[in-house]
Amino acid sequence: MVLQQVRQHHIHAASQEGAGHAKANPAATAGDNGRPAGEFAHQSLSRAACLATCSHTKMKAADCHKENRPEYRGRGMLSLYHFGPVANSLTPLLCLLEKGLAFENRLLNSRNWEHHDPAFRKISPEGMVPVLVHDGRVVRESTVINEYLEDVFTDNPLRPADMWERAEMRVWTKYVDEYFCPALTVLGAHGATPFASKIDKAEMAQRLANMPNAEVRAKWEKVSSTGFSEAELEDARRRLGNVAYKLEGQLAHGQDWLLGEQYTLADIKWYSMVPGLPRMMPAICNPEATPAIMAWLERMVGREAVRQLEGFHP
Ligand SMILES: N[C@@H](CCC(=O)N[C@@H](CS)C(=O)NCC(=O)O)C(=O)O
Repeated sequence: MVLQQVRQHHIHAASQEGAGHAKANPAATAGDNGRPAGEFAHQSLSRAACLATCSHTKMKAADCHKENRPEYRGRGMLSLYHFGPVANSLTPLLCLLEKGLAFENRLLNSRNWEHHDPAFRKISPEGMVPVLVHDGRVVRESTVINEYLEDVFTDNPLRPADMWERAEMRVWTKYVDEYFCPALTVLGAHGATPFASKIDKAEMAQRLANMPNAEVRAKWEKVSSTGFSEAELEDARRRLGNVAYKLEGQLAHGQDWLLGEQYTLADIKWYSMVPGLPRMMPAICNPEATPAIMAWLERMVGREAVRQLEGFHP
C-alpha cells in the first residue's frame, strides 16, 4: 500500500476550523485513497447504485456500508484526536500503531483547553478525547474505538479468535474503564492542582461554566480550588491497590500477556493506565512486590509500536 503524507485539505470539515494540530509524524499519514473524508466509502459503487442503497437516502444502509466489503478494509481516512500517549488517549493511539494503520495525528493541547474549542466540540460535544473520525463519522470511547478498529480493519488482529477468550478480553478492558480509570483519575487530576489552582479565578469560572460533562466539571472544580481531600485520595489508593493485586495475580501464571500467549486489546487498555502505578504507588507496585507487572511493563516497552508512541508527545 502506498501511503501519502496527510494533506491538510482532506481534513474533516470541522477540523478545518482549527481543532487540533495535524503533525507531520511518519506514522500519521492519510489512507492511500487520498480522497476527501466521506467520499471513499462509496467509491466502488456507481452514484446510482449508491443512491439506491445508501443510508443517507434512508435506504438499505447495511448493503452500502458493510464494514467487511474487501475494498473498504484497511482503507479510508482515519483521524485521531487525542492528548498524547497517556491514559485514554493512549488506548486507540497504540491500537492504530500496532495494526499499522495510517492516520491523521490530531494532537490537542489540554493546557490551552483546545478540547473546548468550538471546532472540536462539533466533533466531541462533551469536549472529551480520544475521538476517532473515520471517513467523516465520529467514533467515541477509547475501548469502543479499538473494537471498531478491529471490526473494520481485520489485518493484524488484536482480539482472540475464540469467542470465549474474546469475552474474557472484554471483562479485562471493562474493568479498566469502570474501576481502574476512575481511581487513577483521582490521583492524576490531583497532580494537576498546582497548575489548575494558579489559573485566574474569573477565567476558571468561565471554563467551568463551559464544561458540559458534569463529572469533568466536578473534577476541575476540585482541582482548581482545594484538590481532592485526603480521604478521597486514600480511597483511590485503596482501589489502585486492588488493581495492582488483580493484575499481578493474572500475570503471575508466567504467560507473556494478559490473556496468555496472544497480545490483545486487553494489554493495550491496561498499558494506558499501568505505567503510572510504580511512580504513584511505589510501596505497592515495585519489583519485589509486583515482579510480574514490572516484567510485563518491560515486555510492553520492548514492542515496536510502544516505542513509536514517543513520537506523539505534545
Ligand atoms: N470513557 C472515556 C473517558 C475519556 C476521558 O476521560 N478523557 C479525558 C482525558 S483522559 C478527557 O477528555 N478529559 C477532559 C478534561 O479533563 O477536561 C474513554 O475511555 O474514552
